[in-house]
Amino acid sequence: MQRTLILVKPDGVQRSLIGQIISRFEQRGLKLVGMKFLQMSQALAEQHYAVHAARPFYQSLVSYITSGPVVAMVWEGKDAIAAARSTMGATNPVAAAPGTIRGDLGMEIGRNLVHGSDSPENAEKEVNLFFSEAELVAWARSADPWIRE
Ligand code: IDP
Ligand code: MG
Repeated sequence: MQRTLILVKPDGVQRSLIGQIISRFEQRGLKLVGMKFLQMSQALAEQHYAVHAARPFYQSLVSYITSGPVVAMVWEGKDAIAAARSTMGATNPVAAAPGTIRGDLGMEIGRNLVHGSDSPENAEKEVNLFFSEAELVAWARSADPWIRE
């Protein structure tokens, strides 16, 4: 079973798309195990996006992600990382397939609505940045036998 960190970025919150975005992961069959609403500090943003520190868009990325509140979530499932990323769509919303979050709701790479972890190693780091183990809930979902073979 994998876990992935998903963020509804500040544009998703400001545009009142929180519910729609959560619904897509929920309906896909991923299981929610942690959720909080927060405004990221500069320090948290710098840690979260440390891998992009040398990229030309880094400063604007950090100011975007700290510009307003985000919804941070941990979703669990078999292949949760890949499943979440396919539900999100390509990084640039213009290239993202219709039916994906970014392809349906976004227009620009710098306003692409959601973050999702890209590997098991990064998922573990990112989940631990936002959540303590005690904040993650182990629960049995009654629909599981209808979602997983
Ligand atoms: P991902 O969010 O699809 O994993 P990454 O390559 O990890 O994409 O980039 C992290 C975030 O940085 C993107 O979601 C996007 O908000 C921003 N970003 C990536 N490339 C660019 C760019 O070329 N210009 C502006 N922002 C970018
Ligand atoms: Mg990424």
